[in-house]
Amino acid sequence: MRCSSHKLIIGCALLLGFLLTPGLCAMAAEGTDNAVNVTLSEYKIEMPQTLKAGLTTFTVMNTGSKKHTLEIKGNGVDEKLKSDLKQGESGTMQVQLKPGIYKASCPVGDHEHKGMALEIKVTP
Ligand SMILES: [Cu+2]
Repeated sequence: MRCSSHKLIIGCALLLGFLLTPGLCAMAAEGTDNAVNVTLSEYKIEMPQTLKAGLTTFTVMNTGSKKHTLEIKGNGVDEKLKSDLKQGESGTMQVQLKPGIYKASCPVGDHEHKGMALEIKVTP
């Protein structure tokens, strides 16, 4: 009796392991959707400077009083928000990021030279 219940516990543990493993693998796989929040203002871009590779959705918010936008360039990528953001507006864009170095900047006027440029590192 004692022996068979022991086997049952091991059986349950194995079953649980099988059920959990595919879920964990899916989470670790490349190509999963990443979400990054970006805040633009005079004259800075606030966002994480290290990102994970994969399809990434940037949600960009302009908390400043001037017009701003976000451009991601480098490593074969050249993406920009469809339209510039006025004060209080937000927008999204999707970029397929591969490991490497990118530049995030605001191409409005001379904002980049006023400080709206960041080097972004994408890790595998
Ligand atoms: Cu700007």
